[in-house]
Amino acid sequence: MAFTLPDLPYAFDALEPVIDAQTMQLHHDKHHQAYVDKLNEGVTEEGLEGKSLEEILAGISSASKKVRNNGGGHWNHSFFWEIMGPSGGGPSGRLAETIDQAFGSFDALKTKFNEAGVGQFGSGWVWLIVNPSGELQVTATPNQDNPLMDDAPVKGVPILGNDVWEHAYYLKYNNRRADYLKAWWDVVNWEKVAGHFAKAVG
Ligand code: MN3
Repeated sequence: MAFTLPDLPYAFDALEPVIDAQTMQLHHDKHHQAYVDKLNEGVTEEGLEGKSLEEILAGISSASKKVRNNGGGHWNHSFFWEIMGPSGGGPSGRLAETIDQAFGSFDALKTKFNEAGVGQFGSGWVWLIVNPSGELQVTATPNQDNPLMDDAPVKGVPILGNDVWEHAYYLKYNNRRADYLKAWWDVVNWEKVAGHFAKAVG
């Protein structure tokens, strides 16, 4: 019942030139694997066996830092690999309409999301979520926190998210987080994002 590292749904070099193969390999095989291993240790130490990852995150305020950081790390990265792909493109249909209603335009969403990513001090994530009122909202979280955690200041269901830890971009972009955030939109898998959106709004 231990948590396991999911396979990447594409090759390490599939997101080139936006994300280089070496970054993908280290990020998936080393960083994500470490979160999985440490999460499994924490789950055993704290008697959380049998709970789903979502259940653990929904009660994270009463778990240790170890389970918080590594449980968040496992969930965030599993989600992140899935919502990327070599296809590119943009949102369509109901999701595109809802983005226009919420932000004015897709470009305006990108600007807001990128600003939140640049503005996240230190390590963290930037998200597009469906909030409890059923509206799209951009939010950022520190470390490996996410909006599914019961003590998140802004809660909701992520439909899109980007990793702004330096390990996600430093080899290619060095300290230029803003450039990484701008380029990253070319590797979003909008079919997956639309699927998360449809599920979140019901
Ligand atoms: Mn990462």
